[in-house]
Amino acid sequence: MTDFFEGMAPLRFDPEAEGAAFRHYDPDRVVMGKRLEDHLRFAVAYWHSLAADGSDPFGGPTFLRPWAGEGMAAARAKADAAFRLFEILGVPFFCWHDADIRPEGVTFAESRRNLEAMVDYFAEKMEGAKVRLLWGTANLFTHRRFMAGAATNPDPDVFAWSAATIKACLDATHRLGGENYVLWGGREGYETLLNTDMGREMEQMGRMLSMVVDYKHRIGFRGQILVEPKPQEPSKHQYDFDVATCYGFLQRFGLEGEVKLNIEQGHAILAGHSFEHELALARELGVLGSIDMNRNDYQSGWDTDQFPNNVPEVALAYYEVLRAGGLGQGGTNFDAKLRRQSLDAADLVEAHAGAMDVCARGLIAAAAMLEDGRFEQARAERYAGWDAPEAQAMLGSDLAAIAERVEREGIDPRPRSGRQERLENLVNRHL
Ligand code: XUL
Ligand code: CO
Repeated sequence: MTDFFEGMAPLRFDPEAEGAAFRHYDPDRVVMGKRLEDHLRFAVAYWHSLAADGSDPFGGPTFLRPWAGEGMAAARAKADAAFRLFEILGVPFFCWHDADIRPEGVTFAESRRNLEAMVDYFAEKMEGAKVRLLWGTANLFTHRRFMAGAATNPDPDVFAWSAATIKACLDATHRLGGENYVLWGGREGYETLLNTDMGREMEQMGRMLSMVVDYKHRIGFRGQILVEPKPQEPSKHQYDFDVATCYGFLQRFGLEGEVKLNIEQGHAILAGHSFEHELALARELGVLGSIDMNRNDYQSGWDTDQFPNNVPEVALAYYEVLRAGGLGQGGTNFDAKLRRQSLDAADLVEAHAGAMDVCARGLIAAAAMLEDGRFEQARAERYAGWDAPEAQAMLGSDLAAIAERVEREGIDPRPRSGRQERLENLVNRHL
Protein backbone atom coordinates (compact mmCIF):
# COMPACT_ATOMS: atom_id res chain seq x y z
CA MET A 1 0.00 0.00 0.00
CA THR A 2 1.34 3.46 -0.81
CA ASP A 3 2.13 5.77 2.09
CA PHE A 4 -0.92 7.99 2.69
CA PHE A 5 1.44 10.56 4.21
CA GLU A 6 3.93 10.33 1.34
CA GLY A 7 6.64 12.96 1.41
CA MET A 8 5.70 14.23 4.89
CA ALA A 9 8.53 14.59 7.37
CA PRO A 10 8.20 14.98 11.14
CA LEU A 11 6.95 18.47 11.96
CA ARG A 12 9.40 20.91 13.48
CA PHE A 13 8.93 23.92 15.69
CA ASP A 14 9.46 26.84 13.31
CA PRO A 15 7.43 30.02 13.80
CA GLU A 16 8.59 31.32 10.40
CA ALA A 17 7.88 28.16 8.36
CA GLU A 18 5.87 28.40 5.16
CA GLY A 19 4.38 24.90 5.28
CA ALA A 20 3.14 22.65 8.06
CA ALA A 21 5.07 23.25 11.28
CA PHE A 22 4.50 24.11 14.92
CA ARG A 23 4.40 27.87 15.39
CA HIS A 24 3.90 27.86 19.17
CA TYR A 25 4.38 24.26 20.32
CA ASP A 26 8.05 23.82 21.06
CA PRO A 27 8.10 20.50 22.94
CA ASP A 28 11.38 21.41 24.65
CA ARG A 29 10.35 24.86 25.86
CA VAL A 30 10.44 24.89 29.65
CA VAL A 31 7.41 26.43 31.35
CA MET A 32 7.15 26.43 35.15
CA GLY A 33 10.09 24.06 35.33
CA LYS A 34 8.70 21.46 32.92
CA ARG A 35 8.95 20.84 29.16
CA LEU A 36 5.81 21.67 27.18
CA GLU A 37 5.65 18.09 25.92
CA ASP A 38 5.57 16.84 29.52
CA HIS A 39 2.91 19.35 30.53
CA LEU A 40 0.57 18.72 27.63
CA ARG A 41 1.08 14.99 27.01
CA PHE A 42 -0.73 15.05 23.65
CA ALA A 43 -2.49 11.98 22.34
CA VAL A 44 -4.02 11.11 18.96
CA ALA A 45 -7.48 9.49 19.14
CA TYR A 46 -7.37 6.40 16.93
CA TRP A 47 -11.14 6.37 16.36
CA HIS A 48 -11.41 9.87 14.91
CA SER A 49 -8.12 10.05 13.06
CA LEU A 50 -7.72 6.52 11.72
CA ALA A 51 -11.07 4.73 11.93
CA ALA A 52 -13.60 7.46 11.06
CA ASP A 53 -14.74 7.63 7.46
CA GLY A 54 -16.38 11.06 7.29
CA SER A 55 -19.94 9.78 7.40
CA ASP A 56 -22.63 11.72 9.27
CA PRO A 57 -26.33 11.00 9.99
CA PHE A 58 -27.20 12.28 6.50
CA GLY A 59 -24.45 10.83 4.35
CA GLY A 60 -22.03 7.98 3.91
CA PRO A 61 -18.23 7.83 3.95
CA THR A 62 -16.24 10.59 2.29
CA PHE A 63 -12.68 9.82 3.41
CA LEU A 64 -12.19 6.48 1.58
CA ARG A 65 -8.86 5.81 3.31
CA PRO A 66 -6.53 3.35 1.56
CA TRP A 67 -6.52 1.17 4.71
CA ALA A 68 -10.33 0.98 4.99
CA GLY A 69 -11.53 -2.63 5.02
CA GLU A 70 -12.62 -5.49 7.21
CA GLY A 71 -9.92 -8.08 7.90
CA MET A 72 -6.66 -8.28 9.82
CA ALA A 73 -4.61 -7.06 6.84
CA ALA A 74 -6.67 -3.85 6.79
CA ALA A 75 -6.26 -3.46 10.57
CA ARG A 76 -2.47 -3.76 10.20
CA ALA A 77 -2.44 -1.28 7.30
CA LYS A 78 -4.42 1.13 9.50
CA ALA A 79 -1.86 0.68 12.28
CA ASP A 80 0.97 1.37 9.82
CA ALA A 81 -0.73 4.63 8.83
CA ALA A 82 -1.35 5.47 12.49
CA PHE A 83 2.30 5.12 13.40
CA ARG A 84 3.27 7.29 10.41
CA LEU A 85 0.90 9.97 11.71
CA PHE A 86 2.29 9.69 15.27
CA GLU A 87 5.81 10.06 13.89
CA ILE A 88 4.95 13.11 11.79
CA LEU A 89 3.24 14.82 14.74
CA GLY A 90 5.85 13.70 17.26
CA VAL A 91 3.06 13.01 19.75
CA PRO A 92 4.04 11.10 22.89
CA PHE A 93 0.71 9.21 23.15
CA PHE A 94 -2.27 7.65 21.42
CA CYS A 95 -5.62 6.20 22.59
CA TRP A 96 -7.93 3.52 21.20
CA HIS A 97 -11.15 1.54 21.59
CA ASP A 98 -10.91 -2.18 20.81
CA ALA A 99 -13.25 -1.69 17.85
CA ASP A 100 -10.93 0.92 16.30
CA ILE A 101 -7.92 -1.36 16.15
CA ARG A 102 -9.21 -4.90 15.49
CA PRO A 103 -11.80 -6.41 13.18
CA GLU A 104 -14.95 -7.73 14.87
CA GLY A 105 -15.01 -11.54 14.92
CA VAL A 106 -17.98 -13.81 14.39
CA THR A 107 -17.77 -14.90 18.05
CA PHE A 108 -16.55 -13.16 21.20
CA ALA A 109 -13.48 -15.41 21.25
CA GLU A 110 -12.58 -14.46 17.70
CA SER A 111 -12.84 -10.73 18.52
CA ARG A 112 -10.59 -11.26 21.54
CA ARG A 113 -8.02 -13.15 19.47
CA ASN A 114 -8.08 -10.39 16.85
CA LEU A 115 -7.48 -7.83 19.59
CA GLU A 116 -4.57 -9.80 21.01
CA ALA A 117 -3.01 -10.18 17.57
CA MET A 118 -3.28 -6.43 16.98
CA VAL A 119 -1.83 -5.71 20.41
CA ASP A 120 1.18 -7.87 19.46
CA TYR A 121 1.50 -5.84 16.27
CA PHE A 122 1.28 -2.56 18.23
CA ALA A 123 3.84 -3.76 20.78
CA GLU A 124 6.27 -4.49 17.95
CA LYS A 125 5.72 -1.08 16.34
CA MET A 126 6.01 0.72 19.69
CA GLU A 127 9.44 -0.78 20.26
CA GLY A 128 10.91 1.35 17.51
CA ALA A 129 8.76 4.42 18.17
CA LYS A 130 8.53 7.23 20.69
CA VAL A 131 4.76 6.97 21.06
CA ARG A 132 3.18 5.32 24.14
CA LEU A 133 -0.36 4.42 25.12
CA LEU A 134 -2.22 7.09 27.11
CA TRP A 135 -5.32 4.94 27.41
CA GLY A 136 -7.31 2.08 26.04
CA THR A 137 -11.06 1.62 26.28
CA ALA A 138 -13.84 -0.73 25.18
CA ASN A 139 -16.38 0.28 22.58
CA LEU A 140 -19.59 -0.76 24.33
CA PHE A 141 -21.92 1.42 22.28
CA THR A 142 -21.67 0.90 18.49
CA HIS A 143 -22.81 -2.70 17.99
CA ARG A 144 -26.56 -3.31 18.17
CA ARG A 145 -26.11 -5.65 21.14
CA PHE A 146 -25.39 -2.52 23.24
CA MET A 147 -28.43 -0.56 22.10
CA ALA A 148 -29.96 -0.75 25.61
CA GLY A 149 -26.68 -0.25 27.43
CA ALA A 150 -23.67 -2.34 28.46
CA ALA A 151 -23.42 -2.70 32.27
CA THR A 152 -26.92 -1.21 32.61
CA ASN A 153 -28.56 -3.53 30.08
CA PRO A 154 -31.80 -5.28 31.09
CA ASP A 155 -30.31 -8.47 29.57
CA PRO A 156 -27.68 -10.08 31.87
CA ASP A 157 -25.99 -11.65 28.83
CA VAL A 158 -25.06 -8.16 27.62
CA PHE A 159 -23.63 -7.39 31.07
CA ALA A 160 -21.56 -10.59 30.75
CA TRP A 161 -20.39 -9.72 27.23
CA SER A 162 -19.44 -6.22 28.40
CA ALA A 163 -17.52 -7.51 31.42
CA ALA A 164 -15.60 -9.94 29.21
CA THR A 165 -14.87 -7.15 26.71
CA ILE A 166 -13.61 -4.80 29.42
CA LYS A 167 -11.37 -7.58 30.75
CA ALA A 168 -9.88 -8.09 27.28
CA CYS A 169 -9.35 -4.34 26.85
CA LEU A 170 -7.78 -3.94 30.30
CA ASP A 171 -5.44 -6.84 29.52
CA ALA A 172 -4.52 -5.20 26.22
CA THR A 173 -3.97 -1.79 27.84
CA HIS A 174 -1.80 -3.38 30.54
CA ARG A 175 0.24 -5.31 27.97
CA LEU A 176 0.94 -2.07 26.04
CA GLY A 177 1.96 -0.20 29.20
CA GLY A 178 -1.06 2.11 29.09
CA GLU A 179 -1.05 4.89 31.67
CA ASN A 180 -4.84 4.93 32.06
CA TYR A 181 -7.95 2.94 31.26
CA VAL A 182 -11.14 4.86 30.35
CA LEU A 183 -14.81 3.97 30.69
CA TRP A 184 -17.24 6.11 28.74
CA GLY A 185 -20.83 4.93 28.90
CA GLY A 186 -22.65 6.40 25.94
CA ARG A 187 -25.49 3.90 26.27
CA GLU A 188 -25.40 3.71 30.08
CA GLY A 189 -28.59 5.69 30.49
CA TYR A 190 -32.05 5.60 29.04
CA GLU A 191 -34.21 6.59 26.09
CA THR A 192 -37.44 6.62 28.11
CA LEU A 193 -38.20 6.28 31.81
CA LEU A 194 -41.32 4.33 30.83
CA ASN A 195 -39.29 1.13 30.32
CA THR A 196 -36.35 1.86 32.65
CA ASP A 197 -35.56 0.62 36.16
CA MET A 198 -33.10 3.35 37.06
CA GLY A 199 -32.22 1.99 40.52
CA ARG A 200 -31.35 -1.44 39.14
CA GLU A 201 -29.33 -0.01 36.25
CA MET A 202 -27.19 2.19 38.50
CA GLU A 203 -26.59 -0.74 40.84
CA GLN A 204 -25.37 -2.83 37.87
CA MET A 205 -23.10 0.02 36.76
CA GLY A 206 -21.63 0.34 40.25
CA ARG A 207 -20.92 -3.40 40.38
CA MET A 208 -19.23 -3.32 36.97
CA LEU A 209 -16.98 -0.43 37.98
CA SER A 210 -16.07 -2.18 41.23
CA MET A 211 -15.14 -5.31 39.26
CA VAL A 212 -12.96 -3.22 36.95
CA VAL A 213 -11.08 -1.84 39.96
CA ASP A 214 -10.70 -5.34 41.47
CA TYR A 215 -9.36 -6.71 38.20
CA LYS A 216 -6.93 -3.81 37.82
CA HIS A 217 -5.39 -4.73 41.16
CA ARG A 218 -5.45 -8.45 40.40
CA ILE A 219 -3.32 -8.02 37.24
CA GLY A 220 -1.11 -5.31 38.76
CA PHE A 221 -2.15 -2.61 36.30
CA ARG A 222 -0.59 0.63 37.49
CA GLY A 223 -2.65 2.96 35.30
CA GLN A 224 -5.50 5.13 36.49
CA ILE A 225 -9.09 3.99 36.00
CA LEU A 226 -11.02 6.92 34.55
CA VAL A 227 -14.73 7.49 33.97
CA GLU A 228 -15.62 10.03 31.28
CA PRO A 229 -18.69 12.13 32.14
CA LYS A 230 -21.20 13.08 29.44
CA PRO A 231 -24.81 14.14 30.07
CA GLN A 232 -26.49 12.84 26.93
CA GLU A 233 -25.85 11.79 23.31
CA PRO A 234 -26.28 9.12 22.18
CA SER A 235 -28.71 8.31 25.03
CA LYS A 236 -31.37 10.82 26.06
CA HIS A 237 -29.88 10.76 29.56
CA GLN A 238 -26.58 9.27 30.69
CA TYR A 239 -25.87 8.38 34.33
CA ASP A 240 -22.31 9.80 34.13
CA PHE A 241 -23.89 13.23 33.59
CA ASP A 242 -21.06 15.51 34.78
CA VAL A 243 -18.26 15.71 37.34
CA ALA A 244 -20.55 16.29 40.30
CA THR A 245 -22.85 13.40 39.37
CA CYS A 246 -19.92 11.04 38.77
CA TYR A 247 -18.37 11.95 42.10
CA GLY A 248 -21.63 11.15 43.90
CA PHE A 249 -21.74 7.83 42.06
CA LEU A 250 -18.14 6.99 43.01
CA GLN A 251 -18.81 7.86 46.65
CA ARG A 252 -21.92 5.71 46.70
CA PHE A 253 -19.89 2.68 45.62
CA GLY A 254 -16.83 3.56 47.73
CA LEU A 255 -14.68 4.11 44.63
CA GLU A 256 -13.67 7.77 45.03
CA GLY A 257 -10.13 6.79 46.00
CA GLU A 258 -9.80 4.37 43.07
CA VAL A 259 -11.36 6.08 40.07
CA LYS A 260 -10.74 9.50 38.56
CA LEU A 261 -12.34 11.33 35.66
CA ASN A 262 -11.47 11.97 32.03
CA ILE A 263 -13.05 15.35 31.37
CA GLU A 264 -13.99 16.38 27.83
CA GLN A 265 -14.53 19.96 26.70
CA GLY A 266 -17.56 19.23 24.55
CA HIS A 267 -19.21 17.11 27.24
CA ALA A 268 -18.84 19.92 29.78
CA ILE A 269 -20.65 22.28 27.39
CA LEU A 270 -23.42 19.71 26.75
CA ALA A 271 -23.92 19.49 30.53
CA GLY A 272 -24.45 23.26 30.67
CA HIS A 273 -21.05 23.94 32.25
CA SER A 274 -17.82 25.50 31.08
CA PHE A 275 -14.80 23.23 30.63
CA GLU A 276 -12.98 25.13 33.37
CA HIS A 277 -15.87 24.58 35.77
CA GLU A 278 -15.65 20.82 35.33
CA LEU A 279 -11.86 20.87 35.71
CA ALA A 280 -11.96 23.09 38.80
CA LEU A 281 -14.59 20.93 40.46
CA ALA A 282 -12.66 17.73 39.68
CA ARG A 283 -9.56 19.33 41.16
CA GLU A 284 -11.38 20.29 44.35
CA LEU A 285 -12.78 16.76 44.66
CA GLY A 286 -9.41 15.15 43.90
CA VAL A 287 -10.62 13.29 40.80
CA LEU A 288 -8.98 15.16 37.92
CA GLY A 289 -7.47 12.38 35.81
CA SER A 290 -7.07 13.39 32.16
CA ILE A 291 -8.67 15.58 29.49
CA ASP A 292 -10.28 15.08 26.10
CA MET A 293 -9.67 18.27 24.16
CA ASN A 294 -12.09 19.39 21.49
CA ARG A 295 -14.79 21.98 20.92
CA ASN A 296 -18.47 21.90 20.10
CA ASP A 297 -20.33 23.94 17.55
CA TYR A 298 -21.95 26.56 19.75
CA GLN A 299 -24.81 27.13 17.30
CA SER A 300 -25.97 23.55 16.87
CA GLY A 301 -25.15 22.73 20.50
CA TRP A 302 -24.19 19.27 19.29
CA ASP A 303 -21.09 17.34 20.38
CA THR A 304 -19.30 18.02 17.10
CA ASP A 305 -15.83 17.00 18.32
CA GLN A 306 -13.95 19.69 16.42
CA PHE A 307 -10.29 20.42 16.98
CA PRO A 308 -9.79 23.24 19.52
CA ASN A 309 -9.11 26.72 18.13
CA ASN A 310 -10.12 29.09 20.89
CA VAL A 311 -7.00 30.14 22.81
CA PRO A 312 -8.77 32.09 25.61
CA GLU A 313 -11.01 29.11 26.41
CA VAL A 314 -8.12 26.67 26.33
CA ALA A 315 -6.04 28.99 28.56
CA LEU A 316 -8.74 29.06 31.26
CA ALA A 317 -8.92 25.26 31.11
CA TYR A 318 -5.16 24.78 31.52
CA TYR A 319 -5.17 27.38 34.31
CA GLU A 320 -7.36 25.01 36.32
CA VAL A 321 -5.15 22.07 35.32
CA LEU A 322 -2.01 23.90 36.46
CA ARG A 323 -3.71 24.88 39.72
CA ALA A 324 -4.28 21.13 40.20
CA GLY A 325 -0.54 20.54 39.80
CA GLY A 326 -0.76 19.37 36.18
CA LEU A 327 -2.13 16.37 34.34
CA GLY A 328 -0.04 13.78 36.20
CA GLN A 329 -0.55 10.39 34.55
CA GLY A 330 -3.26 11.87 32.33
CA GLY A 331 -2.84 13.79 29.11
CA THR A 332 -4.46 15.93 26.44
CA ASN A 333 -6.27 13.55 24.10
CA PHE A 334 -7.56 15.10 20.87
CA ASP A 335 -11.00 13.54 20.88
CA ALA A 336 -11.61 15.55 17.73
CA LYS A 337 -12.39 14.70 14.14
CA LEU A 338 -11.92 16.25 10.76
CA ARG A 339 -14.90 17.80 9.03
CA ARG A 340 -16.39 15.64 6.32
CA GLN A 341 -14.86 17.64 3.47
CA SER A 342 -11.34 17.53 4.90
CA LEU A 343 -10.20 14.54 2.90
CA ASP A 344 -6.46 14.79 2.69
CA ALA A 345 -3.48 13.63 4.70
CA ALA A 346 -2.54 17.31 4.98
CA ASP A 347 -5.88 18.00 6.71
CA LEU A 348 -5.19 15.35 9.33
CA VAL A 349 -1.71 16.65 10.02
CA GLU A 350 -2.63 20.34 10.01
CA ALA A 351 -5.66 19.78 12.25
CA HIS A 352 -3.44 18.24 14.93
CA ALA A 353 -0.59 20.71 14.46
CA GLY A 354 -2.96 23.66 14.80
CA ALA A 355 -4.61 22.15 17.86
CA MET A 356 -1.22 21.49 19.47
CA ASP A 357 -0.30 25.13 18.83
CA VAL A 358 -3.58 26.32 20.38
CA CYS A 359 -2.99 24.16 23.46
CA ALA A 360 0.61 25.34 23.76
CA ARG A 361 -0.54 28.97 23.61
CA GLY A 362 -3.23 28.20 26.18
CA LEU A 363 -0.84 26.49 28.56
CA ILE A 364 1.81 29.22 28.22
CA ALA A 365 -0.85 31.86 28.96
CA ALA A 366 -2.15 29.84 31.92
CA ALA A 367 1.35 29.54 33.36
CA ALA A 368 1.84 33.29 32.94
CA MET A 369 -1.44 33.86 34.80
CA LEU A 370 -0.25 31.72 37.68
CA GLU A 371 3.19 33.28 37.74
CA ASP A 372 1.64 36.74 37.62
CA GLY A 373 0.33 36.00 41.10
CA ARG A 374 -2.35 38.70 41.03
CA PHE A 375 -5.18 36.21 40.42
CA GLU A 376 -4.23 34.10 43.42
CA GLN A 377 -3.59 37.24 45.46
CA ALA A 378 -7.05 38.61 44.60
CA ARG A 379 -8.58 35.29 45.56
CA ALA A 380 -6.69 35.23 48.87
CA GLU A 381 -7.72 38.81 49.66
CA ARG A 382 -11.34 38.04 48.87
CA TYR A 383 -11.41 35.35 51.55
CA ALA A 384 -9.00 37.05 53.97
CA GLY A 385 -11.72 37.57 56.57
CA TRP A 386 -11.80 33.81 57.06
CA ASP A 387 -8.21 33.86 58.32
CA ALA A 388 -9.38 35.51 61.55
CA PRO A 389 -9.59 33.10 64.53
CA GLU A 390 -13.20 34.07 65.33
CA ALA A 391 -14.22 33.31 61.74
CA GLN A 392 -12.60 29.87 61.91
CA ALA A 393 -14.12 29.22 65.34
CA MET A 394 -17.57 29.98 63.90
CA LEU A 395 -17.33 26.93 61.61
CA GLY A 396 -17.15 24.74 64.70
CA SER A 397 -19.89 26.63 66.45
CA ASP A 398 -23.70 26.52 66.26
CA LEU A 399 -26.50 28.78 65.07
CA ALA A 400 -27.50 30.06 68.53
CA ALA A 401 -23.94 31.03 69.50
CA ILE A 402 -23.41 32.75 66.15
CA ALA A 403 -26.69 34.65 66.51
CA GLU A 404 -25.67 35.79 69.98
CA ARG A 405 -22.32 37.04 68.63
CA VAL A 406 -23.95 38.92 65.74
CA GLU A 407 -25.96 41.02 68.24
CA ARG A 408 -23.25 41.31 70.87
CA GLU A 409 -20.63 42.55 68.41
CA GLY A 410 -23.09 44.49 66.27
CA ILE A 411 -21.91 42.64 63.14
CA ASP A 412 -22.90 44.56 60.01
CA PRO A 413 -21.44 43.12 56.75
CA ARG A 414 -20.05 45.66 54.24
CA PRO A 415 -20.30 44.40 50.61
CA ARG A 416 -17.02 44.58 48.66
CA SER A 417 -16.39 44.47 44.92
CA GLY A 418 -15.63 41.05 43.42
CA ARG A 419 -13.42 42.86 40.82
CA GLN A 420 -14.57 40.49 38.08
CA GLU A 421 -13.91 42.84 35.17
CA ARG A 422 -10.46 43.76 36.48
CA LEU A 423 -9.56 40.06 36.61
CA GLU A 424 -11.01 39.42 33.16
CA ASN A 425 -8.93 42.28 31.80
CA LEU A 426 -5.90 40.77 33.47
CA VAL A 427 -6.52 37.44 31.70
CA ASN A 428 -6.55 39.30 28.41
CA ARG A 429 -3.07 40.69 29.06
CA HIS A 430 -1.65 37.17 29.17
CA LEU A 431 -3.17 35.90 25.92
C1 XUL B 1 -17.80 10.22 23.03
C2 XUL B 1 -16.43 10.23 23.58
C3 XUL B 1 -15.70 8.93 23.47
C4 XUL B 1 -14.81 8.65 24.64
C5 XUL B 1 -14.16 7.28 24.58
O1 XUL B 1 -18.43 11.46 23.09
O2 XUL B 1 -15.94 11.21 24.05
O3 XUL B 1 -14.96 8.98 22.30
O4 XUL B 1 -13.80 9.58 24.75
O5 XUL B 1 -15.09 6.26 24.45
CO1 CO C 1 -14.07 11.65 24.82
